[in-house]
Amino acid sequence: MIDVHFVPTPNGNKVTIMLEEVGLPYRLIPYNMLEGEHLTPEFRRINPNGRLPAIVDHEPPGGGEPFAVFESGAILLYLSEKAGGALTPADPRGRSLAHQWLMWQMAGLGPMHGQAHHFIRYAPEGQDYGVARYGAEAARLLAVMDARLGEADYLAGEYSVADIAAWPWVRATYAIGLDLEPYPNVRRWVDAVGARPAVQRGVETRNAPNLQSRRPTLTPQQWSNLFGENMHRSFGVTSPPADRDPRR
Ligand SMILES: N[C@@H](CCC(=O)N[C@@H](CS)C(=O)NCC(=O)O)C(=O)O
Repeated sequence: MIDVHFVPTPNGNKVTIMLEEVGLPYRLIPYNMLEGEHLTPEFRRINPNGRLPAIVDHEPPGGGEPFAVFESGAILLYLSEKAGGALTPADPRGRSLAHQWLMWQMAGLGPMHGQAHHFIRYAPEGQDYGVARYGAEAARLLAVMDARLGEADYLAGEYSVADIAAWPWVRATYAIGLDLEPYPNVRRWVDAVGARPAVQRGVETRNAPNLQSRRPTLTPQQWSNLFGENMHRSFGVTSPPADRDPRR
């Protein structure tokens, strides 16, 4: 059995989609980040970085103690290997392409779209530089993806972990006001991936409540748990940059 420490966000949905695709049994352990449920020492022992998702495999390959994995991209690779190489191309070039596009998602599409969500939807009004910078990066990354999907059906040629990593982020672009209209190849791909029964099961009834609102309202306590003082203090950081003007 695999425990999935879970929030219904794009990063969380990567893991549930993958588990549905490969058919490994799992149990969801939901967290309410607004209430700061991820800020505990117990969870830090599972994910030293304190973010979600993370998994604990109670029957790891090779046996032994339960094994924890954090970082959604590393989780996808772990599950692929556990499922006998599922959703990673068998040939070396295809495998490298899957790794390249997975790393691109983890280092580019995810963080840049994440910052676009932060500045456009959560940050106080008037953060024009952040909105412009990350909004433009989010659009640029979609253009990169559109060019790739103009030459191949899927990011690595065949459907793979790279598509599973990218798809939940691309389907959330409406929340940052990005229209997919200028990206016909991405639109074709979003529909093709979204039509897969395992993908539909992976996101079923698990749409993030915070994705349903273009501009969620947070109480000061919720802000502190998610972005501010409570969150930083749980790491022993006493001067949280998000809580003060860094120029003063
Ligand atoms: N690179 C990490 C990102 C994880 C991440 O930032 N998760 C968000 C939810 S999707 C989170 O835990 N946010 C809480 C926080 O930032 O304190 C991954 O892909 O797993």
